[in-house]
Amino acid sequence: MIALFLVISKGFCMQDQGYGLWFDYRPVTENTIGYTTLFQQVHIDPEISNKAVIQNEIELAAFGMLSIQPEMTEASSATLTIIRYDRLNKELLQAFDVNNISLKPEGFAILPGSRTVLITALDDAGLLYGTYRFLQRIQSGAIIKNLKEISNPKVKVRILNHWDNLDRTVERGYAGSSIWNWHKLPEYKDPRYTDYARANASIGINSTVLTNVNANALVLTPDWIKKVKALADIFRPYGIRVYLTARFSAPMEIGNLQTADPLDPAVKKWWADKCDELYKLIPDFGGFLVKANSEGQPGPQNYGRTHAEGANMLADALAPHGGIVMWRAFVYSEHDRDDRAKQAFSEFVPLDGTFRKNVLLQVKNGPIDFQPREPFHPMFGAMPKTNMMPEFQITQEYLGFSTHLVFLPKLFEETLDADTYRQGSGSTVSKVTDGSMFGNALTGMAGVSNIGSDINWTGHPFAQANWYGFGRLAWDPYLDSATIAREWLALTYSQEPAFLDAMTPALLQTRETVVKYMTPLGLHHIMNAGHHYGPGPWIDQMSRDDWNSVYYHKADSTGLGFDRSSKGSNATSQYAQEIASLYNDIKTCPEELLLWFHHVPWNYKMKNGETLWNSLGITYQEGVDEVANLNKLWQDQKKYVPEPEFNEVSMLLEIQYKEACWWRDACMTYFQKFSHRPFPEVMGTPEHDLNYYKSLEFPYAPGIRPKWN
Ligand code: GCV
Repeated sequence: MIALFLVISKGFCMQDQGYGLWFDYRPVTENTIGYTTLFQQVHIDPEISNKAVIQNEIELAAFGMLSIQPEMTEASSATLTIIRYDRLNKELLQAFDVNNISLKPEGFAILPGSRTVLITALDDAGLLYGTYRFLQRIQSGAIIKNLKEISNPKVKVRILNHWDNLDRTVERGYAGSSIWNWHKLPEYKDPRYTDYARANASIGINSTVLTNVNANALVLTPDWIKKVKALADIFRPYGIRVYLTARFSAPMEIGNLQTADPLDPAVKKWWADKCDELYKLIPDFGGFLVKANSEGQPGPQNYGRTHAEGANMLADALAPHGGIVMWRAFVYSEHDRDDRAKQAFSEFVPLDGTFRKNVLLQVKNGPIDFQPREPFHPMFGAMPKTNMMPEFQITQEYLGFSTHLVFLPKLFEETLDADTYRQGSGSTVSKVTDGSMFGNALTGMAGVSNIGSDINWTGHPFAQANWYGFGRLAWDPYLDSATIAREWLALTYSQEPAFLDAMTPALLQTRETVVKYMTPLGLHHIMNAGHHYGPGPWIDQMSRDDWNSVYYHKADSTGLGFDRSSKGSNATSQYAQEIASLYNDIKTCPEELLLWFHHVPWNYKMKNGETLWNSLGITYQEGVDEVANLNKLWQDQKKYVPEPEFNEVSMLLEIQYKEACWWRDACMTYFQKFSHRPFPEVMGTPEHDLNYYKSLEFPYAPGIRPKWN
């Protein structure tokens, strides 16, 4: 009977199915100096608000990693001391070298002594971050004397954006339903909320927007605010502030006003009163995220007002409470005939200097919409008098949902490292992000969450790495993706060098692989319509031009690609001169962005000596081959990974391979209609004809947009 129970419980072990994320505290081998010694006596500052949280984490970790129960002591000279900087006593000051450390809010110092460690910080949040970092270093096998680390966050608002609807569907969510069980809140507090907060705090995320940018005003009504408060109370000890999306027309929908005009005194008062109400219940409420006048959402332009007038009205209502507005720059209009890639820049750049100090303009990493590859958004660096934050998409709307293994920090890094040249060479997007380029005090980085109710949180076990990597880059946008990949692999699966040496480069390649088999050489937005699942380069019947694939690839008998050079839409002119001239000239434009910026003849000679047409097929094939190779490599990692997760990833890689072939075949078959050339030999002949690929329908593909208000 007992044996049977063990078998069954093993079968359902949530840890082995990825619930524990990167901090499930697997057993570690006692190293030479002795972790056990370190955990013998632990002193946690009794004056801090999050003592219980830190103690719980230490106890969980000590038990999980070393099977010991640490003794908690009042004496500050313990083997592990976690104490606020202003409360360091003489003995600690003498025992540890704290003089030359420079700490900032939320930052921490981990200082090893001989067989002891001190973790200190200016504030309670910093102590928690320092504790997590210390435990992570031990989990990945660090030697105690090498534990020294002083780290300050470079970005202030490190925030997840949940596109979660109040009915628990998740727009572009591929990991089950929303983890917010609104129906049972505020009374029922799912333990998952605490684990969610722990996970975020463990990587330095300090903010979360609970609701979809396609917003529902209902969340701002009194009963719903109580539900939000329940979550905020759970997250507070973990240093996480809660934000909501604000539907611009809320004063009309739930406030009985006749208008939502931001300059109308009654509207201003309504929002000011709403903020008073929110802060009464949630004193550390973060503020609002707003999608306005975009894809059918209401906004200030409905009343002839500018985006700045709309944002500032909300900013003024929040300012007395210390709240902020994140105003999204993702706008493009069905009435504007100009290239969609240009519209946000044209709309917002003239407004530079007119936004309040507590407004952050939230700009997607590229000018279209989270494609597998885009050039960086030209707005970065172009608004010196405005706070600006990048928005990345962690959920894989355009990168294979939660089926494909894609390590996104590589993509995030590409944008962050991009040089805007706005203040001369070296003016990277990271410098806009951390505020160092223009001296902004308010900085942020947003990631559209990939979290859902699936046991492993993110659908694909490796999609956890994208949540992890986003958090690490939001803390430090200068971190390199290789470091992040290795860290995550070591924390999540194994610190064995053979595993890490094999899997780190493999992870780093995955983003390029997906670009190759979906949108090579600068192609973009050629996925199927609506749900965005699978290839759909033939899409041409959507109600708006700029929702059609043909708008983006412009295939014709002469060639392929969108001419955004000065001879075309002139989108290149929105970049600084150095970048504009690079992209503008077909000869200097990087091949990875060629079809983004140029309409290229089918017989154009590429750098590899092949024609464009042949290169296209060769690149698609490379993508397919790289998935096959990844699967082969994965099969060698069995001994490092819990069996259920190993099997799950193996099965998902099979699907990824199948879908990579589908992308190659559907796209090449379609483009052949225009090129009239034979398929390059290396890719073989697609299994089906174009009508077959066009006939495929997926009415139940996940993550589809629900009906908006
Ligand atoms: C939340 C794309 C997505 C939409 C999303 C929108 C946005 O268009 O397909 O689902 O809406 O971006 O970022 O607002």
